[in-house]
Amino acid sequence: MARERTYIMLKPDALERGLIGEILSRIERKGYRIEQMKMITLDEPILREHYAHIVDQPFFPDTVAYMTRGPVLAMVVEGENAVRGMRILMGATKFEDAAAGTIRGDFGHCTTENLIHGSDSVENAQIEIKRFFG
Ligand code: DGI
Repeated sequence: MARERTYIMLKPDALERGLIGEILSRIERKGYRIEQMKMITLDEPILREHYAHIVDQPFFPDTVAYMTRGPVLAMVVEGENAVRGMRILMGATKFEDAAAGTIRGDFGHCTTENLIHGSDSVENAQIEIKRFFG
């Protein structure tokens, strides 16, 4: 077990749908601590950096339109094995594969608009925290 920090971001649909409280409460009830939090609006250059692994995918333009249409809630979440634990709390990328009881499984109805981002490794968590919090 190791205490870790991960980068979590509630995406525009989570804010538009009034799900901030619901999602933050799941994170806190699990025992994780929200260390830093801010509302920001993203632009295409930062998304090209953050989503470098999907820029060539056919769905990327939809991802940019979605992620820039309103603010996101960026945060640093801390806890025991928080990187993997938050990925489990979030659920699978594709909403139809996300298990009931997970955030995407309970609230997701679209793969492009899938409510929440969480770092997929400790190494990426450090890079993403630096990218969004400096
Ligand atoms: O780490 P994840 O967000 O779970 O997934 P990822 O890093 O593979 O992809 C980043 C985002 O790109 C994902 O949250 C939603 C979008 N995406 C990934 N695969 C697909 C997709 N969007 C669509 N429409 N179709 C896909 O197959």
